[in-house]
Amino acid sequence: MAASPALMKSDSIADNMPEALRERRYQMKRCFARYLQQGKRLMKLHHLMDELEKSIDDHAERTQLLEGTLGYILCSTQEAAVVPPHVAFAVRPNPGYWEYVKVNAHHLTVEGITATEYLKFKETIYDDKWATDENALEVDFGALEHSTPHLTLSSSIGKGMNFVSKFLSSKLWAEKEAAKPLVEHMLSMKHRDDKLMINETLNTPAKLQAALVVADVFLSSFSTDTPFQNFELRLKEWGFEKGWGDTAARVRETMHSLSEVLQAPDPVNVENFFGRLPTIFNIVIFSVHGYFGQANVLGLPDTGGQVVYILDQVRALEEELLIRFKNQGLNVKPQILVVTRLIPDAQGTKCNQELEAIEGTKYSNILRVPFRTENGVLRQWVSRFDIYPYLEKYTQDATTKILELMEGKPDLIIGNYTDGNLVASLMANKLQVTLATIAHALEKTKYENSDVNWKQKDSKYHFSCQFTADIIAMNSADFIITSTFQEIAGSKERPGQYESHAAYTLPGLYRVASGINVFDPKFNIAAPGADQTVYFPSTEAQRRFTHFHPAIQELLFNDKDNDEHIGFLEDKKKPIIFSMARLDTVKNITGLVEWYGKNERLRSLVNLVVVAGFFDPSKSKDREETAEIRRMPTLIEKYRLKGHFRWIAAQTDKYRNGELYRFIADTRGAFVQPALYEAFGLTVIEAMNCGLPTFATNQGGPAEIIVDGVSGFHIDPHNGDEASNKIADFFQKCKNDDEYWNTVSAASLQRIYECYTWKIYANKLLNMGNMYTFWKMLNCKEKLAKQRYVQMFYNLEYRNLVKTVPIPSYELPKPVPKP
Ligand code: UDP
Ligand code: LCN
Repeated sequence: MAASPALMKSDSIADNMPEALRERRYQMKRCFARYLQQGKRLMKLHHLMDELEKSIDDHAERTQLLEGTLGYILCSTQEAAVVPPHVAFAVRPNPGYWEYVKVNAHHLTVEGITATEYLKFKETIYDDKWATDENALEVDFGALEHSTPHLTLSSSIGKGMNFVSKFLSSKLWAEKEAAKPLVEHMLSMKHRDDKLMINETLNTPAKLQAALVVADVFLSSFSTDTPFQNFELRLKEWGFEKGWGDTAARVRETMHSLSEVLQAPDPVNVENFFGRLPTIFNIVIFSVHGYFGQANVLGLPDTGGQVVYILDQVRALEEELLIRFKNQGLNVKPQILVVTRLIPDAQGTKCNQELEAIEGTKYSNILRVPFRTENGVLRQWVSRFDIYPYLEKYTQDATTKILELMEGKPDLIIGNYTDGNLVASLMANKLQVTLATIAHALEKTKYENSDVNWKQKDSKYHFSCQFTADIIAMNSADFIITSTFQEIAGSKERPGQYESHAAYTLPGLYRVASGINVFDPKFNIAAPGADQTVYFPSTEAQRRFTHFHPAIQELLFNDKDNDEHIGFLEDKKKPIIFSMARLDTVKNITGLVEWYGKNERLRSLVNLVVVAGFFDPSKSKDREETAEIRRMPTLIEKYRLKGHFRWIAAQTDKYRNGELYRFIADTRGAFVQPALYEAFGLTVIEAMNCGLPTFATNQGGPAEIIVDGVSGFHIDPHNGDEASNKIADFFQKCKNDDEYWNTVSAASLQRIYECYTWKIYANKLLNMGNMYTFWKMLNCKEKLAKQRYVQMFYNLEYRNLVKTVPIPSYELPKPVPKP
């Protein structure tokens, strides 16, 4: 990436580009002529660079150009739309910042244009008629954002809570009236019929402040561990209800914290105080598409990390809620319901069971609600891409069931993935409950140009429904939880998943002038962890699940092919490089097999074992999986992998998998995650928790999880030779230095314990729930306006799109035979 010596930070691309083009007029005219050569088209950065290279032969001249302003602009360009005689550039100088310029390729004149103008220009490549239709549908969620403040720095993206605390504390400092909504918020707090925190006696900031002083003096006479019940009545007389703490010491702490918020607010005590408020008791988590279960589901189509994440999330949330209730002095029980689809044809799983208690919890359950159509209950699994026709009815059925089971409304609704987020937003809008959404992976960025080419892929993937549902959910959410910064705003080179929804177009359908703003304080990063009772270091010998060892020994080293494994390892003493994933194209497991096959040096150092999918393509219902299954035997043949490589079918027992990672660590091996793109990558976290040195893709979340060369290694999935050599170098180094493997292993563990645990996650998430419940109330006018806009968009656009998704025909009732 070229540095930007010539571009002043305050200057725009449109200001700088004309002069830069003038300086290189001759070369640039040649280069732009090449850009125009193939007529209308969309060019990506590598296309632009290829043409530049071809138009400037001299290496020194080219380097000089690339080091200047033009180089900076070109290197920051994400794409360019060519419609002769113009080329329009979408330039992204920094994460979240975009600028659009249109250059006349003949005269090299430059015009700064808006996002909408850029989109219209780009549309002419795909649908000229629609692009010039003055009344083409344009969606602009940004137009409704006038009062909510936004972040300004790229580096602050994803730190929404931090920003909200700062904003609230400065507001409380500056405005006398600012404490009023906080008092109102506290007055509204209750659990079922019990009032919490304060009652009407303390209905103004002044009264509350004065009462806090009196209460503090009063409480100072009690020993610190005096239970709340001993002074409850007196506090109630003054206007204080339950929720402040379980002992005199904790009640005083919470009261001090509030006094500081009212008198000398700063972001830290604002965040601390909100963290102590008893706001959330009952949580609904939607993960609609199946299979969602606790056993035998992983490896089934569409069922991967999302299920693991949610089950661990529930356990962590329940544990954290119980700690909080105890500290708040409340004798209440949390309720967490994971709501998913009931699938009558459950394929040997429990997905046909309505209610299932979640293991490792006391009060959390899975609730399954079937998909209904006018023909009755849909019996079979449907792909996540085909799920849209059922969701509206599903929301209604699920809401009725949830209200019945919870005996009231939940305090927080969390959606997962497109379908769960849409359902969650419909329910939250209806019941006016705080809404959080989690994407895990947004499909739009996974497929290049899936927006402009939506028509080509729609019959297969129904992206028109998916992208519409995604934008609805994002704009309905009170807060959005992401696993990494990358998910929101990408990296210097690559836009984030959410960022790619800022401005885009589906030619012929609608143009999104402003979809989501990554500087919105609703974005928060809370990275998941891995279950540390299952994934722990191989060195913790006492904890090891040794009863699995004979089975794992068989799984890895038995020489005969069977239903569970193909291929064998001749030299059983070699370290093993290991990978485990669904057999999706994007996971690139076949890519890893090919890298290994090609790299003689790596093959001589290590064996390769992968756990992925199934062996019989006819048994897979998944479009992509089938192609990958077919590719594997051809690679084994082509690279003569017999004796070096083992392909194991999907494994569903997480305890055994935990031991499998440790078994690989015992061989002084490594984990490799070669995905073309990975949103987060739970297997990376699992492997690192087991102390296994990990090589993971630099495309997406793992690039953030691992500090390259310290707590593991980044590999470029698009450069297999480089990746396989990097792995080989590591093993060569381990051969020469006995301690090197241990050093990397220890650093991976350190990284996990500092940043990636469920305890950290649950604490953050509940704090967000508390904070954004208040934030929503504070910004209620804007929220209402957005809700109305969303509702209209849902009704007029989404509902129509859904009609294009077929409902499986074999679900229709059989014709009645004629008498
Ligand atoms: N997994 C599994 N068996 C398999 C493949 C994967 O148990 O055969 C588990 C894996 O341990 C991890 C999850 O499925 O917990 C995959 O999550 P990840 O985030 O790596 O990828 P996703 O499938 O969500 O895209
Ligand atoms: C989906 C993915 O694709 C993974 O990258 C994540 O780790 C998983 O969900 C859990 O969030």
